[in-house]
Amino acid sequence: MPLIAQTPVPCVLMRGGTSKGTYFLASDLPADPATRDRVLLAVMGSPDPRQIDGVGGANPLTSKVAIVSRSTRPDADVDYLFAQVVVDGGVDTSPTCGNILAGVGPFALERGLVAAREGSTDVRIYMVNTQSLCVATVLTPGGRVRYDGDARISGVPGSAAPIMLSFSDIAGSSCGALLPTGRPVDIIDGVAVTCVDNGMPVIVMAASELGRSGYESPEALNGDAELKARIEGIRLKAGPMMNLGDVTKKVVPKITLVAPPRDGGAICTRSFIPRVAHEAIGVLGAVSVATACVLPGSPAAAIARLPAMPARLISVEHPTGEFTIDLETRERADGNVDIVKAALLRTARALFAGDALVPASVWTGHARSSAPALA
Ligand code: NQM
Repeated sequence: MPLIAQTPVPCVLMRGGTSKGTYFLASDLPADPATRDRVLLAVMGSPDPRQIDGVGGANPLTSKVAIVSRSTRPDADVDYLFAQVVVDGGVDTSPTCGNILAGVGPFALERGLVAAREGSTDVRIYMVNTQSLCVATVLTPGGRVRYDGDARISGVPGSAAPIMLSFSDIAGSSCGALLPTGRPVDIIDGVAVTCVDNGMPVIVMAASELGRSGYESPEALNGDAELKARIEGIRLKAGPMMNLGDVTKKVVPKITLVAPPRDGGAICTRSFIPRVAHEAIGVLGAVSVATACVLPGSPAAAIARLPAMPARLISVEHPTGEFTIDLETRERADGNVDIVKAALLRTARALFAGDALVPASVWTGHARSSAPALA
């Protein structure tokens, strides 16, 4: 029998955007990925679908992990590795997550990885999963992270301090190209789709092509077995076409059904991540969908109601509101579009700081880091 029954691992539970997850310093977790993944599964309570023996919320949006360390890159302050703990089993580090990303700046500041400036602090984050950069601007009056404020995001009650996320090099982050198949439209299983990767690999298609309105509730979509089987069939075929290989066990590409906007936005969306309907839409998923809207010839462009070019603010409607993306584009002489920059607003809040307790049968741990406690 081990002397201690459980291994304490310093951990902060945070809401990042419309998701929630556990945030760790990389130095507090096992270095070996297989042991690390076993630890993460134990922390979240997977593979039990209710995650009853862990802190996960039995939904993909609340079964997420950020692993953060000081960066050795000259262009970044911290490295952020995202891990999706699949509720009923497995850990996938192929995608990043833009919602959990929103908490990385505050976490890095609180843990002393980055020195806070007076007023606000730009935290340069290297997203390890997709090898791309984001600058997160966090309010730090008096050198302390500020969580309260007036910024509102759809899908989160109340208001909080704004965190601006700005991306400049995310096209083709996982697939190697903005349009990994080389075309703005492909026909898969008889359905016209856009396979796009502007920070997140997404297959975008008109809901009407699948005989759906695109205004269904997430509950209705989750109960629609025929639709789910059809889009999973499309996804499995699209995976290799998008340079992602066999995606049977991966959580990318995501799928977004689009329909004409109903609430003054540019496009209406219903997303699958990829086997469960999203209550809202992922951050980088929304950037990819907004990008599909400005690609001539794509099914999304045929439906979208865009502001005049250069289309800057693109409002993506989703089941619990809307998500505005500031998309900077440049029109080429041949009519195609280059993506220059994407920026967006999120909020985040540290909810709980302490130790995650991991059964010693999973990991017996190593020396505790000297991370400062959260105030
Ligand atoms: O697309 C859900 C979320 C996400 C990911 C998912 C995300 C993103 O809402 O960047 O934020 O697509 O699994 O957290």
